[in-house]
Amino acid sequence: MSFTILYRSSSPYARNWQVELARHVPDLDFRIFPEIGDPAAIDMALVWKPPHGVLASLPNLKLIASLGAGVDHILDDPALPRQVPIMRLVDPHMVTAMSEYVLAQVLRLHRQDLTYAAQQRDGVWQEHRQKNASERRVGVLGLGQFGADAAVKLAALGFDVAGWSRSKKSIAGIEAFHGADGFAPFLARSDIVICLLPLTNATENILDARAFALMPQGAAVINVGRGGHLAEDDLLAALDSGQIGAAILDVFRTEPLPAGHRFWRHPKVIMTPHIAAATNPLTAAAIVADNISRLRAGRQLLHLVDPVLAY
Ligand code: NDP
Ligand code: OXD
Repeated sequence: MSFTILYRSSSPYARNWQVELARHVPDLDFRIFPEIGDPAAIDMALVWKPPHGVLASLPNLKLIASLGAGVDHILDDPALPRQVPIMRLVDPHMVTAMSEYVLAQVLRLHRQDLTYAAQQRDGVWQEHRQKNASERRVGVLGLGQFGADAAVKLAALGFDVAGWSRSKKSIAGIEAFHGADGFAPFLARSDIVICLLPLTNATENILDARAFALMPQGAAVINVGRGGHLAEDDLLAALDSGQIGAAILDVFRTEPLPAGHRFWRHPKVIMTPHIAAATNPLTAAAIVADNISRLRAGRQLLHLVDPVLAY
């Protein structure tokens, strides 16, 4: 009996996934949405932003695998078959990639790149005082697989690093805050705030006017979580008033960001097109395949999403 996967993503890597998975699952029947064939034959869905209702139309679905670390793009389906387990990607190579991105952007802010780039454009030769890394307070929202690694690597560069999570954490060299009570003091001590939270009801719009007002004046924001974490109009107002000095944004409410959106040309905004930690089938397929063999052997699945916490 073959093992049948329905793949759905708008990225161009379907064939890479098929090839990489076939290395681990020799009897693979790989179907690419919308070519579903017999819906009853589908054992597993491997998806990014599946159209609402598609997963519910697969009567023998045993596992839903996210093509990313986040699962908000699956959980937002009102027709989601809630009894089917959902796994997310926990891939050390993605963690490394995310930390590369975060470190690169924090260093850019720390070394005042925006200021010097503007000066070069305007032909201005002017030195600004450079803080030591230890004088720069960096705060990481979310201390999960990505946040914890980025926090530790930032601390290794000498930054004064804190993190905020739902449950209490203890990570050497990181000042740990948690829960609702820890939020305001965490923000108040952070010159650069990096969002590495999952998007849930509890974290939606967490980067809003109230949060910006709690940060030191001129603080910077890096959003690599989800566009839904950020109240866009509040950020634009905070950038215009100077309360927030700069924003580096990798994720947006609407992707691709619509032409004409103010972020495109804002002098204090640096944008990237959701590339901070892209999924690479070369390494991720082995992680998915491991769960396929566990599923088939009736063993405990890994990297499952908590249906109550929604991450
Ligand atoms: P994890 O589940 O490993 O970690 C999530 C962290 O957020 C945990 O520390 C958790 O706290 C904390 N958290 C969740 N809810 C709350 C809350 N209400 N209050 C305070 N803390 C909270 O997630 P990952 O690190 O794997 O991924 C994080 C997100 O990164 C993804 O969901 C996705 O949106 C985004 N992402 C972005 C990418 C990009 O390219 N831009 C690539 C991949 C992911 P606790 O530890 O206590 O549970
Ligand atoms: C993810 C992403 O969730 O790329 O993995 O955003």
